[in-house]
Amino acid sequence: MEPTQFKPVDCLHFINGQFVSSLDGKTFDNINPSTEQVLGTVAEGGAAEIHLAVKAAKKALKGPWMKMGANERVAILRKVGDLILARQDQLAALESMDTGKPIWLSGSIDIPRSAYNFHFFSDYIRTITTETTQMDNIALNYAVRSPLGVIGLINPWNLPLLLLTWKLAPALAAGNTVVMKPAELTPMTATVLAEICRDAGIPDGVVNLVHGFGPNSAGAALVEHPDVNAISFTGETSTGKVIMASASKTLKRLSYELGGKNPNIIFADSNMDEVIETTLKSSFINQGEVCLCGSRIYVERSAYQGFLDKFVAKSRELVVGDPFEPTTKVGALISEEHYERVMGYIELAVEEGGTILLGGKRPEGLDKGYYLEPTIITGLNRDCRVVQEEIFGPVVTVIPFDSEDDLLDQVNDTQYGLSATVWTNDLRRAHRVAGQIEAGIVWVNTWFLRDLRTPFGGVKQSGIGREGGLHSFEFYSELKNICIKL
Ligand code: NAD
Ligand code: 6OD
Repeated sequence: MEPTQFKPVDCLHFINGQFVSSLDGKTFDNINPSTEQVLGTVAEGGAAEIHLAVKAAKKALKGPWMKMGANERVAILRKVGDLILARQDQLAALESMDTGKPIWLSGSIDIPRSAYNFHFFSDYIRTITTETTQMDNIALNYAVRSPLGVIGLINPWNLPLLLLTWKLAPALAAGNTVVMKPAELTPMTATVLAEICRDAGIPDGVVNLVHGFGPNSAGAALVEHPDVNAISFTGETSTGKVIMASASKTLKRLSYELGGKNPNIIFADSNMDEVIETTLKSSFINQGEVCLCGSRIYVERSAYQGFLDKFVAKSRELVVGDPFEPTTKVGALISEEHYERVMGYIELAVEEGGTILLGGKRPEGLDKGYYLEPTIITGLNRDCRVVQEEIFGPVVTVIPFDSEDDLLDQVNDTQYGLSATVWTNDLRRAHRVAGQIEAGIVWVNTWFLRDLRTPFGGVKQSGIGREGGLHSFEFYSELKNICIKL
């Protein structure tokens, strides 16, 4: 069931202030993962469209966006946020059609947060200062900040508008021009965002959008383009490696938010009701397709069985199904290919000696759409691929631990290092364990609680650099030091 008042949109590129088809007219179908039906068509861009978009963005670096005073830029960016809110219901519907995520989730988190990304970064412009350094009576140094230039924004499909605006808002606030390449599986809200940017008064050429695929296509062409100064990329670790190799040819600045296999650590002294309530979310919200999901659950042995009994019982109650039904808690996975990949990991778990305590299969009565029951696996150890590799679906492993040393040894034994959650009421232990986990973000007694000023990003193969507040501005701008001899 789709809300009839909002129709899917066909997706064109947005280049130099105009919606345009591909030069050769090529398109591909946009599939609704919850029905397997075609939502519409998407213009399929490649090197030619990327070239036009980059040319427009480069020209716009000399245009009104650069000359505009801060007050005017703040007002326009605020207006983008306002217009996202004004079209919140439509955007939420499009996001749920594209991704298969429940409409309450798009409506209550993805879209409001997308508006807030613009409101937050427009306010942030006024807080930016630079340093001055005096060298005795010999010289005065001061730093000036300028935009980097043309930025390529490459995004994944799991939180399409939230993550695109998380990059676009600071890139624009810092005065850059951009070319956005959204995920090929979720093109609709990016298309509406381009319209919103135009309606808010962002000058032609400042925001450009090219749809298309990654390898040997639009994504690769954006990374290779010599006039693109930086790439801000969120996606798989393996894609990040390919992009880095290609970006090295033009020595681009890179911001990387990559994959995760995040531990959710539960000590026996924690408040189990709170643990269960939040763990249901950190395991299965957005079908487990959130980079921060706590897919490796570690429970202190004395609390292990009690936790499992409650967790399995509560997970069984989660309604899987139509994203547009208000009672649905878990929607459809993003695509057939991804569904097969996740199912492959469930088969692998059995081969590796695991026990599927819950789920592992398509829910009865849902024959169309990429639906999978919340899946809980036990009996695996740290060396298993299912414990080591990112699955990106509603699938968690639960493993008992005996001591802090044993725990930390297991938790840090991974190539990833995005986030972690620690549940305990022991203050000293919370600090001690949080300090030793190899991750960019550690939550204590909560999950995915965000203040946009704080550094966001991963260590090891989960990312390079930080986003958020000043960290985003650091990435999207260049500092020049001016030294005056006194
Ligand atoms: P993906 O890497 O397959 O694709 C991401 C984007 O990169 C898409 O737009 C794609 O077209 C493009 N792309 C692919 N190959 C490319 C190439 N060779 N050159 C240029 N562009 C290319 O990732 P996905 O499957 O869309 O997203 C899921 C992944 O994203 C998961 O690993 C998840 O953990 C990660 N993710 C990380 C964060 C974070 O903040 N760390 C947030 C969300 C998602
Ligand atoms: O909250 C954020 O700013 C953010 N970048 C979340 C990423 C979630 C990953 O799927």
